[in-house]
Amino acid sequence: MAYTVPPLAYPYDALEPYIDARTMEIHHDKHHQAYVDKANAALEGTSLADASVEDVLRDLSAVPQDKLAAVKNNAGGHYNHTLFWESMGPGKGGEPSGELADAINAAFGSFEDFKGKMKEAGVNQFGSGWSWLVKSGGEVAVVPSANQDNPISDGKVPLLGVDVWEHAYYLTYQNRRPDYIDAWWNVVDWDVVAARLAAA
Ligand code: MN3
Repeated sequence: MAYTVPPLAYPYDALEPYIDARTMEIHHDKHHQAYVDKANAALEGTSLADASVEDVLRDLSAVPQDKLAAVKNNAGGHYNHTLFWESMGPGKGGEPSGELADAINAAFGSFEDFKGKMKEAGVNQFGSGWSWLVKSGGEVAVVPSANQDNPISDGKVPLLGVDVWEHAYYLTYQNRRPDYIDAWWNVVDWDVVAARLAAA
């Protein structure tokens, strides 16, 4: 079944002042739609046309070689952005609790140290990409990815990701990627992240 862009669960302006409405509108309606359209075009007629996006990305070796780049970039873009929209909301932010807080403290020492690692990975990602909190083995870790790559293709379970492509922040923050990441924490929905960890 062809992929579709899921509707946002909140209005475009719901994440202001941290993420502006125009950025949300273009990012969701134009960028994400383009990934979906190109992924569907690449997968059409292949044995993976009815596979879930998770299954496609978990085993990219099953993708025909002449489609691999298009699928990796665009199915990846679809998966990454779906996770991104779901991980944010108005009136969120704060700190995780319970099992997620325990896992973060065990891996990084403290929530502040974790935020520093995630920011560092995002700021240092050269060009376009993402910074991720993942479950890998029995613990959580921070990893960067280039372009629309996702750690799911490396056997990890993505729990939270911040989009550090310029299209995610340029209208408000221009070249100030670190400021965008600092602001982004205010919209992270930790309940969603905790549910992902519980399901992992
Ligand atoms: Mn993006």
